[in-house]
Amino acid sequence: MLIPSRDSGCVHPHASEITPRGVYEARRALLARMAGGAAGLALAAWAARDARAQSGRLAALPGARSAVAGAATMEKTTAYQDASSYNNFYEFGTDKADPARNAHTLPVSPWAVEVEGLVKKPAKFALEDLLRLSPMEERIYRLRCVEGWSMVIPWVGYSLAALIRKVEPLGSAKYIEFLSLADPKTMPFVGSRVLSWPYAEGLRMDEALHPLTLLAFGMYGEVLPKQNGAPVRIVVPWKYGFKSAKSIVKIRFTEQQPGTAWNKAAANEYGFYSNVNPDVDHPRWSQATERRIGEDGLFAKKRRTLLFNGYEAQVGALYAGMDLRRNF
Ligand SMILES: Nc1nc2c(c(=O)[nH]1)N[C@H]1C(S)=C(S)[C@@H](COP(=O)(O)O)O[C@H]1N2
Ligand SMILES: [Mo]
Repeated sequence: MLIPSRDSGCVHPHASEITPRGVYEARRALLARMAGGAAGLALAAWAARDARAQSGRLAALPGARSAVAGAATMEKTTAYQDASSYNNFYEFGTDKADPARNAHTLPVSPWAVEVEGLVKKPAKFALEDLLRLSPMEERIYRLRCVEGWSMVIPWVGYSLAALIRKVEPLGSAKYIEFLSLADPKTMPFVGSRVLSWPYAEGLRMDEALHPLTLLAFGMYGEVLPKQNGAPVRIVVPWKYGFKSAKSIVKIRFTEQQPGTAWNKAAANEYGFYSNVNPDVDHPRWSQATERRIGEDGLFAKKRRTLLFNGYEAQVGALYAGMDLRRNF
């Protein structure tokens, strides 16, 4: 069969005519599998992870454009090089350059996330099953660190709500706790006294169910680099960066508000909510402005920090009537 090409008027042979039959069948099967959704693609990507890592690029993990309100921004995204080399991941050291230098020892395969506590269907999800649970989406979010810097990152994942619904929380479940891996053999600073381990974070149930709350497996169309929290992390764009726990292995549904690593370390500096708020200063510095990573030249202006990191239209209602100064 010959297919006329509309723009040039010339004819191209169809693939089935120039490719030996076996190769063609294999390619068709592959395309059919890919059409089966991002899950098939994600799995293949995961399998290829380490092979590709050696070539300097990580395995591809594309996401479809998200329809979630607030999941896109016109702002310039941060360079991949910056986003993957200026990190906080205290399990690998407290300097911003430490995670990129040290996180290569993080064992990401096999990986599982255990979901327990006040749910009808507690389960241990192998990473492969988590990748398949819901279609991958790309979400371009600002991430604002409590220290005063920010980035704009195209994450790949899906709403945490998809996983929450799957395990059917009981009516008594009011909060969700997230626990990161704490393996002193592969994470050199686990055991140091800066924080209590495992790194722990938490959200109120309505915050965790909000469509913007992301279970992330990738960024920039590739699987997460280890220093950014591979193989799976949380991203909560309207809260200070430390709420977005990396490399999580456990999700627990509770009735009581869970303790969090930073709150335990310094309760007067880091509250449970930690919503980005330019009007509530950290006790030791202002939160009114921020420095966008990649824009830090001598004459680069600081940016004004926005309430809820600019996501007020989407999440403001969650906090209606709450005193955000007391609930910082
Ligand atoms: N397990 C774990 N998760 C963590 C941290 C950490 O030290 N350990 N640091 C937090 C902080 S303070 C920030 S700002 C973000 C940084 O995410 P990024 O490196 O992907 O930008 O991760 C958060 N998640
Ligand atoms: Mo942070």
